[in-house]
Amino acid sequence: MTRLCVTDNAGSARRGSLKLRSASVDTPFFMPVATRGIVRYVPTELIADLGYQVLLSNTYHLMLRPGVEVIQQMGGLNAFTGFQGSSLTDSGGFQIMSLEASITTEGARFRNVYDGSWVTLTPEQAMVNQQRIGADIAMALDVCTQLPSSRDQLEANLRLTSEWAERSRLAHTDSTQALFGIIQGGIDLELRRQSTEAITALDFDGYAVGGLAVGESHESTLEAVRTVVDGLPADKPRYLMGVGDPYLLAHATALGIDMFDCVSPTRIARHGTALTDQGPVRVKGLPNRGLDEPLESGCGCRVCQRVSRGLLHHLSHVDTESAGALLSLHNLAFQFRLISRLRQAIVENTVEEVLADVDSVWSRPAI
Ligand code: PRF
Ligand code: ZN
Repeated sequence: MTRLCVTDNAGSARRGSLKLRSASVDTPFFMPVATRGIVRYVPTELIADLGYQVLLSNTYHLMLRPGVEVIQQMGGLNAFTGFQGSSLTDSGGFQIMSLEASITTEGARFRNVYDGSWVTLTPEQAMVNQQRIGADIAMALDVCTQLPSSRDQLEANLRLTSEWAERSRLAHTDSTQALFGIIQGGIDLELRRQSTEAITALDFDGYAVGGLAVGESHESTLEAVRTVVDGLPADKPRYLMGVGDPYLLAHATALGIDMFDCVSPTRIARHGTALTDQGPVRVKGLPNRGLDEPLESGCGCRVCQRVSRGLLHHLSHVDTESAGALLSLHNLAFQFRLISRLRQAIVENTVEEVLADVDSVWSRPAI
């Protein structure tokens, strides 16, 4: 069903297309995050207009509200969100970390963020739920570990991640839905190698690198990615989870990653920061000169076409939600432009040039 077709290579980087249940999508790609079914502040039709082909949502949040039955009754996730494209659901493994769930061999026990009641999520339930939600790509249930953590903690979580990957694989019965395994191990390269071996032995439709961008340095992130990619099959898609920082996106693409997602372009937008070719710009602090200009003159997005820096600056003081909505759209346009530029660079064998440009602006994190 799922099939990756690589059309161009440049060093370790690859350009191609990934065939999913009902569409083929261009790789490498970035997925905007619609945790609860919508990208915050951005009408879904605009996501497709920007050129995005895959949208990410979250199983943990959707199973609590509106519930998997509701989504299933509505004809599945794509009908529910109205997104004209493909979809991926994350399993809830990240929430095990972020919501400090208690973990047993059986599964994870969380607090329901809406009413405080206890909910459990086992690998089997994560599969049933994701099949009923009906995204085109589902993710195995993993345990993401906050960094820094002790080696004992990383090893214990890695053992569970391997067991849960196997249980996820067995419980996943919908052959039209792709299932990806998730590799963990923090920034310990030996654990990364072990996890890569254990997860690839289960023969998933694709492989995700989880457990990164959780507090470690950029160099450590990229070293872990390099170690994992070394052990992955060339003919399956590779997904670096939760990474959208321009520096990491560009360098991980150069290492051979095909897919990314991150809330950061829209999250920092809601906090008043624009991503631009000159680096991050705090809209509140825009200088008085040039207020009649667009945010970025080279950006073709709707915001840069129609809205002045002066209006953005004004809104950032008097109507932060409206400023956040406009900046979210621009930041997603920026992110699409960056990944498109990388795709083109792979075809033209000029990835090093893009990396040099990105390094000159984005060596430090955007926030
Ligand atoms: N696991 C899952 N989702 C994730 C991550 C992970 O490790 C990350 C790590 N940055 C982001 N999203 N299931
Ligand atoms: Zn723009």
